[in-house]
Amino acid sequence: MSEALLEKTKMGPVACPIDFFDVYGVRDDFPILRSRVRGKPLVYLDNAATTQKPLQVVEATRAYYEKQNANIHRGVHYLSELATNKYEAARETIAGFLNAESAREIVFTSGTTESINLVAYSFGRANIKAGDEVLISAMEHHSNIVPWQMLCEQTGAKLRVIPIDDNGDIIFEEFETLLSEKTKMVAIVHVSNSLGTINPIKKIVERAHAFDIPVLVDGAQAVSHLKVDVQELGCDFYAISSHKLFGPTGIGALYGRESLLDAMPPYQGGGDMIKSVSFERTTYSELPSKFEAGTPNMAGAIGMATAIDYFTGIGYDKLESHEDAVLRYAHEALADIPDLKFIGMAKAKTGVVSFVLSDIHPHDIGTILDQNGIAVRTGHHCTQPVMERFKIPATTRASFALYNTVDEVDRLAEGLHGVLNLFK
Ligand code: 7TS
Repeated sequence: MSEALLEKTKMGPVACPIDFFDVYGVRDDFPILRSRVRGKPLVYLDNAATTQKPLQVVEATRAYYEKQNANIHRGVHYLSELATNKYEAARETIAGFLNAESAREIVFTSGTTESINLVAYSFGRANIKAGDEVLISAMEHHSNIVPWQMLCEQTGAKLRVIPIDDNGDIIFEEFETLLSEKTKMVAIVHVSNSLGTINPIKKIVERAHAFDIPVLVDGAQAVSHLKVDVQELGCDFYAISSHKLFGPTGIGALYGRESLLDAMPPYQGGGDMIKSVSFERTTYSELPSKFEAGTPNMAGAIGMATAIDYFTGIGYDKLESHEDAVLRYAHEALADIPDLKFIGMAKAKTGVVSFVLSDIHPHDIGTILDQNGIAVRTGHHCTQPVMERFKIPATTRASFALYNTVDEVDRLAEGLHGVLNLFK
């Protein structure tokens, strides 16, 4: 770590051994980060919405369309076999990434939203009935609220909500109180997109499993910051999106415990998910193609696997120390800004700094920062109940990825001082 960075982060080299992490070398892999926006060098701090893509991913996608494209499965010709092998190898990569027991437990979807809808639709309609309860938390993204609400409306089940405290941590005792024989699913976010809270998933799973309740984890924001091991967490379902993980949009995955996926009915009907079809009767394929009706996003799957190889190739120890240093530095730098209040100060936090600044509307803050080339997100971040909990309409959110630097945090802090001066 450089002396300047050490000084800035106020951390010793032992606590934060990031001197082996070449953030500028990593940035070179992301051409978009060299852009100028409104005449200023881009500072991209909207990574929770979507991450930028390294050249390796762009090139793998291009190579697929240039040299490998054909529809997969059942084709006897060379290209179909090649594309099939690449698609299935991508599944193996994702299984390894999440440490699933087998690639049969990985279903390709269009992303976290579809993964959750798949479980709510297939598992939910087969196993949840009137009088049952689905337990979520007060910090869920809309995509882990609405599918369960729809299920509850259709079945007569009840949605129950684990409250959160003023720091943005779930109130664990309340969670324990809410668990009962009626609970048929716990669906909870691993890392909150609007607060940055890291939830204690392993502990949550242990408590839920004591009642034989399956646990679905929304991992959209977790996998680019934390090493995730579904066997270690013990969860039953884990949902991810490629585009939040330096991969292409329109592709993601659902991990599901094999015994559960096996027992679940298909979610959509069509080609590729069947064993045989007649007008009298259709039988379905084995896992995981039972859940993958129609021609899938082959290029996306290959791009996603390339992104995962790229990202894991850097090493989690380096990544986590670097990101932790940048996040801590951001908290320190922004704490010096008068009238700035953080929203979300959980004990364990990653990726996100959300705040309100005086009585200035976040949209105004975002617009002024944009004039300085700084991309942040403002609004409710698809977590309206979080805004309600903190009695605010919106926050300004800076969200970080492996390529962000403390210099960029300085630019953000400078920009915010500029906003304050304008409104004084
Ligand atoms: N869950 C969480 C925790 C998220 O942050 C998001 C997207 C989703 C689910 C949905 O992911 P998708 O890939 O299926 O769309 N979050 C955000 C965000 O914070 N700003 O834009 C999208």
